Amino acid sequence: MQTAIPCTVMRGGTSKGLYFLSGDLPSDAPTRDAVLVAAMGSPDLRQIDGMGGAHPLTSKVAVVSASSRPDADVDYLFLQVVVNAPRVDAGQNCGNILAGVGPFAIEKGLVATTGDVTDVRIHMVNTGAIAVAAVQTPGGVVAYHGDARIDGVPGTAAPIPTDFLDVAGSSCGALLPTGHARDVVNGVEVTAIDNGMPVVIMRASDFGKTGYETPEALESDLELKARIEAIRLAIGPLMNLGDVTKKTVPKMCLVAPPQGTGVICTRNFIPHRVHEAIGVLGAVSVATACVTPGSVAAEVAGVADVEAVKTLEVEHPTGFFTVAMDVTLENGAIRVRRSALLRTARKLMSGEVYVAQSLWAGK
Ligand code: NQM
Repeated sequence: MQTAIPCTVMRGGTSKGLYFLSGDLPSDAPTRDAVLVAAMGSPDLRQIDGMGGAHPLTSKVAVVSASSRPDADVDYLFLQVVVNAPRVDAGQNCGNILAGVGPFAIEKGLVATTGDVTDVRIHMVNTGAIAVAAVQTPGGVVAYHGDARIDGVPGTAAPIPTDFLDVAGSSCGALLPTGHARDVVNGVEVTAIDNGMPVVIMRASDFGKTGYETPEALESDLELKARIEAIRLAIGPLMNLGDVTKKTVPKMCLVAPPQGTGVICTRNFIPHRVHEAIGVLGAVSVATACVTPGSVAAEVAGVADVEAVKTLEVEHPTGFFTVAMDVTLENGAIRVRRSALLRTARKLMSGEVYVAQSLWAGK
């Protein structure tokens, strides 16, 4: 016997995941996680017995409900279902899956439309920060088709410009959680930063790499992966993340001078696979590092007047990511007033996902 659970499959930015109303899932976290592991088909590298796409970017879940906070419309809990282990990680946020939350919330009746564009204020439960997503709603209906193009997704779709209000230090407690713009770990200069996503930035050249390698080439270099993982495990506790052995943060980002019109080129370990593009909040954190005096990224990017910056293009393996920034320098330290970017999302399927009744008998 199987339990049927209402579920929507959406592409959110350059990721794909299962979107649930919180009330449709078990209320206790261990049962919920067991259900999600089964729904995705983990642990299995192919996730053949579930909905997962056999990659961290397609093994993601959004749990959405009316907001518990007066300053938000909805609560969004992001859950990463690990592909090759029976584990669900709530320790990170996801700005790509976030892109589908506004449309989902409107379609599920959690948010009323307010005209051609409806602003959805989203409380990102994992970090406690707020994002505001502007969803196209002509005639009171979510529009998915449009002219917006984002690198890493074929074709075009309706734009969902998204503003992040207060994401600095939202996971680590401070924008520069180690207290420095630059640290040395295992002999490598790094910048640890959290402007919405904990990221450790390192020069690709310090690992004998150009920084322009394909994700596959980097993933198959086991010596490189071991060096990067050793740095990650060492710096995790210094970033106030505790023991990160089983966590999906911090992300580890190799940087190099831009190849095109961007300010910096990136290859992002998330943390064991290499991203085909770069995560949303990951890109926001890298862009912020580019305007942070003394950071490894600032040295590579060479931005002359950081307070004059309006947008920064972060290059990645499949194009670039434009981040809008508004920062000021206060006694030489950076203060982020606003970060924003453009995403798109598309509803792909709406129906029920099935798990064994022995896991959960349903509501
Ligand atoms: O950084 C992948 C993604 C992400 C996360 C990851 C993300 C973000 O592309 O906000 O979007 O870094 O695990 O979905």
